[in-house]
Amino acid sequence: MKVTAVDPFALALDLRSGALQPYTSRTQRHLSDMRGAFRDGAALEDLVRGGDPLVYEVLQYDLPEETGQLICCTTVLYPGTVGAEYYMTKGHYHLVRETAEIYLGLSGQGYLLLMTEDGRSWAEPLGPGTVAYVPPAWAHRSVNVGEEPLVFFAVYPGQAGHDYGTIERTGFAQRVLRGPQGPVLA
Ligand code: PAN
Ligand code: ZN
Repeated sequence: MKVTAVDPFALALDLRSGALQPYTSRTQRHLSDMRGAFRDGAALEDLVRGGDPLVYEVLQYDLPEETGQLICCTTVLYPGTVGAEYYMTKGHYHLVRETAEIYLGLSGQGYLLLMTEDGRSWAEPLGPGTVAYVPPAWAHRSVNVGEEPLVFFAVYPGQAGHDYGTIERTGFAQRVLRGPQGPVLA
């Protein structure tokens, strides 16, 4: 197998804020990047007009996107709702379905929602110290149900790739809504 030579390295991860030093890319998703994801499209447009808040950001140390490498990143998902629906990530399948991922929760409280193309769905609570396994072929999306940022660290195979289009077409099997007694899975 041919794999790009990379020197060993170590990064500094702040276990509370998720700050990764150094990082080489920072992806920010505002509500206007997430049209179609939330149930209440009118509430989303109101929030976009009101300043288009930042929903989440991903700090990553980029490596060659090839078999043999492992890529790590941290996600900071801010607290908030669109209508009754908690802020969440876009969610994706890996382009190469035969690739898994590990999430390590650092701070905040939320859920990791998962589903397969043949109709299974799953919800795992995600909080400080949670190590969640995303098996091959499971789409995954995280949801912040708390009052502070939901922060987690993730590691995935270099060749995985991200397929957002399928989720944009099908949506996710479950939604997490704010209910009178706290979060409700719908
Ligand atoms: C995560 C996600 C990150 C942002 O690093 O990419 O939480 O979510 P979206 O990619 O769905 O916008 C991961 O699962 N990487 O594979
Ligand atoms: Zn992933």
